This record gives sequence, C-alpha cells and structure tokens, in this order.
Amino acid sequence: MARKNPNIVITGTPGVGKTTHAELLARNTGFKHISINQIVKDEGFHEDKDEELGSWIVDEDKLLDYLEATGLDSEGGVILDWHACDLFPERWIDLVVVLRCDTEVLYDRLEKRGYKGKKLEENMDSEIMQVLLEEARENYKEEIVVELDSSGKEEDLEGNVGRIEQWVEQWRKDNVE
Ligand code: DAT
Repeated sequence: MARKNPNIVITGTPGVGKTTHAELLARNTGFKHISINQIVKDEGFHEDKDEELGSWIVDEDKLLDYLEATGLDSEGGVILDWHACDLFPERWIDLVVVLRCDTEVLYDRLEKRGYKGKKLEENMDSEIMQVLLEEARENYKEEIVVELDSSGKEEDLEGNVGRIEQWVEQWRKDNVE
C-alpha cells in the first residue's frame, strides 16, 4: 500500500511554534493540518483535566480511531500537531519535525500565553531537557526525525517550512514518481 503523500508530525514543547508552522505548511502544500489539542477538545476525547497542570488527560484509543478514520494511513498528506508524538503508530509517520526554541524566547512566549507557576516551570524544564526530541528519537527511526530551530532568530518560520516542503518533494520522488 503506497501513500500519495507523506504524513508529518510537528512536535515540541508548547509555545515553540507548532501551530504556526503547521498552518503555513498546510497552506503551502494543501496538506490537512490536524491540531490534536483541538480534536481532543472538540470531540471530547478526554477524561479529566489534570488540575495542577490544567491539561487534558487524553483518551488515546478514541483519538487513534478517529485519526485512522481520516484515512491518513492510506492517503497521507496529514500534518499532526501536538506536544507529544509517542502514540502515533510508526507506520503512519514519514517525518517527525521537532521544533526547538531558545529558553528566554520560550519563557516570554509562555508568559504571554498566561502560563505561570508549575505549568510554566514544567514546560521550561521539558524544553531544556529536550524531552520531545528524546521522545521522537525513541519512537521513530533516527533518519526521519528532524530538529529545527523556531526561536525566530537564526532560522525563520519560512525557512523551516521551506525545508519541510523540499523534503516533501523528495519524498514524492522517492516514493511515488
Ligand atoms: P505551539 O503551537 O507550539 O504552542 P505557536 O505556533 O502557537 O506554538 O506559537 C507560539 C507563539 O510564538 C506565537 O505567538 C507565534 C510565535 N512564534 C512561533 N514560532 C515562531 C518563530 N519561528 N519566529 C517568531 N515567532 C514565532
């Protein structure tokens, strides 16, 4: 079974720029952007809220069934945007982009978003300890995991998205044409 287009995970600590990247990439490629946070909220795929962190405890089985039903496994062309990546089955995923951010820049972005106390601290720790990069490396083949800087300093958003688009072109050459 061959997909016509690759599926791409965009992951990283909250605030690194996942949604911003996924939206631009979706616009430029015509791929479908799926914000997992949005789906979980809209479809009610959660149990309770973690009181301390204020984040949802996700019903992963329901979420995976929903994603399967979008046809991503057969058709491809889906961008999955979430602050975790370990639950997506390896066979679905062709590229995992881990966005990284300078800690001072990230701190400002999260403060602006209203994060404080333990929630702010835990997310900062997560970025410093590169939790998402490790998670991606543990769950997917090394060659499909790409780390990109999203601090808005060295590499800008358009540069990153351009790189991903080039990768998509190459994927098509290797897998479809
Ligand atoms: P996430 O989806 O990872 O939580 P976001 O896309 O909502 O992050 O971005 C958080 C904020 O940071 C938003 O105001 C846009 C800004 N931002 C993200 N990536 C950026 C970049 N590479 N350069 C400048 N600003 C960026």
